[in-house]
Amino acid sequence: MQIHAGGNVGAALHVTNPSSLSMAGLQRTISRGISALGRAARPLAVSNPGSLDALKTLCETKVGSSDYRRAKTVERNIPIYDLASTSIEDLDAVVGLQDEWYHALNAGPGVVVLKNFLSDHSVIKQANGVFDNIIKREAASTKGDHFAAAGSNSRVWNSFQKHAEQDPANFVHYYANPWLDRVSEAWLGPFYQITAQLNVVRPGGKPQSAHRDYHLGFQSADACALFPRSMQIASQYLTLQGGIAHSAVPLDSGPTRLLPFSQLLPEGYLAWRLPEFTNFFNERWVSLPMEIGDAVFFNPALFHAAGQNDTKTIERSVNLLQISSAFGRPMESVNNLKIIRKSWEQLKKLARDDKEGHRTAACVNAMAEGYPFPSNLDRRPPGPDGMAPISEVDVLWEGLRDNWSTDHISEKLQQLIDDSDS
Ligand SMILES: O=C(O)CCC(=O)C(=O)O
Ligand SMILES: [Fe+2]
Repeated sequence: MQIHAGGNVGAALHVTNPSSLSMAGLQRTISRGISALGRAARPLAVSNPGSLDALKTLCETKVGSSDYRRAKTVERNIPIYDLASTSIEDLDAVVGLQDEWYHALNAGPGVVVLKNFLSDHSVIKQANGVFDNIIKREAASTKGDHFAAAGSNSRVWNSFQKHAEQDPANFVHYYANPWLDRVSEAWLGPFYQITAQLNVVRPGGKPQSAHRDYHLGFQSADACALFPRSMQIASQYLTLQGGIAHSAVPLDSGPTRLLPFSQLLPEGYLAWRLPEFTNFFNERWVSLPMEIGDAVFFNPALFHAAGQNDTKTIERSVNLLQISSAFGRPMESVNNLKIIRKSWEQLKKLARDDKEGHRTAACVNAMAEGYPFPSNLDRRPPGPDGMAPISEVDVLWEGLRDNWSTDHISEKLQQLIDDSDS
């Protein structure tokens, strides 16, 4: 297997252990970084004729059986670990696992399967009862889903909070899982926020289309193209994507379809939307069966999709975990609503005088949130194309166009804040 830039660096950088990253190695890493980012053009082209070939070459990479020596086995290019064989108390072994997972997610195939991730099946069984109740309660309202047609599956948005509210004892048992802490730490470091969504694909349920996940996976192609190359790369480091099997997930029930090594395509957040990439994904995806309590974790930039359920009886149930880095938040909390309420009349005056609109745009972007996440996906569902709901910035532009009063803009923003709340 080819080791890519950064790939031979361990999950943790040991400040007190210079041998873990020699000066020469550090210089090489820095100069690789400069040539990868510094001299290249800031934007990434939406359609680059060489991209599909680059993806094909990446996907030729083979994971050797000895590349991940703590893995029980490697199947279809995916290292499979059996957590039942390691004690969480065995620090050396746990750190060894974390280093291998980091490498696999970062520079390797982009995915690992962790068997016996949640070994107490009674906890999962109880959680399934909780989720069934939530699904029944929510069945009356038609829900949106991203990357799949509504109706082919049951989606519980924010299954994390709903789980705690419905059955706190089971929630505590479910999330008191040190392996979840360790795998999150391997990718994101010690601070993170868990979110979760249950995805049940019913018998006959169709597959999702190939995609990459949050953050840039939730932007339209045009919006995505506005983010510079560095952010196209950074997006994958801001979340860890996982799925815990809540039912048996044999191959014909539609386990997650995965394209190992596809996370390494720098322009992949733009490319997955193009038909030739979808076709390539459809020819080359792999999936692995899972048993109850097994988990799959993958780099959110990996091309993937929920599978098709060809069984007659299995309700394929996977609790999707999306674990977010603590980074990407400002240092101080700012109350935009207070700022906008105070300065709305001034902004309207500026907008009237500012014929070109550049100064107004700059001020709008300074005082309002342009990013509509975190959100409440029950009240503000994404469409099947995975697109984002409206943001505060959108509301401000509407208010300027229609000359809203201070009270009116405040009400509209308060509504958006309330609808986004969980
Ligand atoms: O349910 C699955 O197997 C994966 C679902 C997924 O990728 C998604 O909803 O973004
Ligand atoms: Fe996904």
